[in-house]
Amino acid sequence: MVGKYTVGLVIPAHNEEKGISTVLDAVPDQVDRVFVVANCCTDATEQVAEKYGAIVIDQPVKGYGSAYKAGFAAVDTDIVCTADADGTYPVQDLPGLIEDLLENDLDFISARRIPDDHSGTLNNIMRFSGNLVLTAFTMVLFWRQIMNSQSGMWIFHREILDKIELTSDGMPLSEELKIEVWGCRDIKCAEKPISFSYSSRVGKAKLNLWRDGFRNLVFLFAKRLRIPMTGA
Ligand SMILES: Nc1nc2c(ncn2[C@@H]2O[C@H](COP(=O)(O)OP(=O)(O)O)[C@@H](O)[C@H]2O)c(=O)[nH]1
Ligand SMILES: [Mg+2]
Repeated sequence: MVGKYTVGLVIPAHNEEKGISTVLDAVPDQVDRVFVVANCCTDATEQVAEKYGAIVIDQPVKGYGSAYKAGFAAVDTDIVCTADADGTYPVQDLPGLIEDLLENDLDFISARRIPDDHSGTLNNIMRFSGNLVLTAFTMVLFWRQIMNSQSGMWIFHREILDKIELTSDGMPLSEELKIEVWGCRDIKCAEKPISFSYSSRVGKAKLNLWRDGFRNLVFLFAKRLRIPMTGA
């Protein structure tokens, strides 16, 4: 609880038995309920989440977007927070971000992942560049002033979900959500930097940089032209 508001944390997880405990160990006391959306897991993700007392949601349709849609349908708290199941987002920062949401009368915060750890490995440099390209296209095609369209850590009032439409079953859901909320007059949005440096992932990445980068880009054009597309 923060003030009079209940707080829920939704985490999509596909084979994250190692990462999920890193995240669940760090969940702050202000979070009342944790919802882990496990789909098509062939490892012990669900058992680990249950051991921590999380509510496990089984989503048979694979994909980051379909996991979030199931999580958003199930979450029943006033404030909703999200994070990956791989330990890359600082869930310890959630109380500060929720305070910020309430104090500034905001409806939606996207935690900005930049400055990212784009030093060092080629993978990180490519990730950083991919982010920039997708964010630039989001700005040009939709005229949204977003600095990091790919961030997966959000803090918002649950009621905004009734005002937007999410269609993607795959990774593009992240940019789609931002296009929707930034495009809605009734939703007051902001991006806030996260204080810790973006830590490296626990477990195997589900995102394939070239494949998902390209799909995310195609999704932006399809959404601009309002072509239905749900592929994971
Ligand atoms: N439930 C579910 N989660 C997924 C799926 N694909 C990815 N995820 C989760 O979504 C989050 C983001 O995936 P990740 O590989 O970390 O992508 P990145 O952070 O953009 O590199 C992780 O918590 C994954 O476990 C999926 O098909 N289903
Ligand atoms: Mg991740």
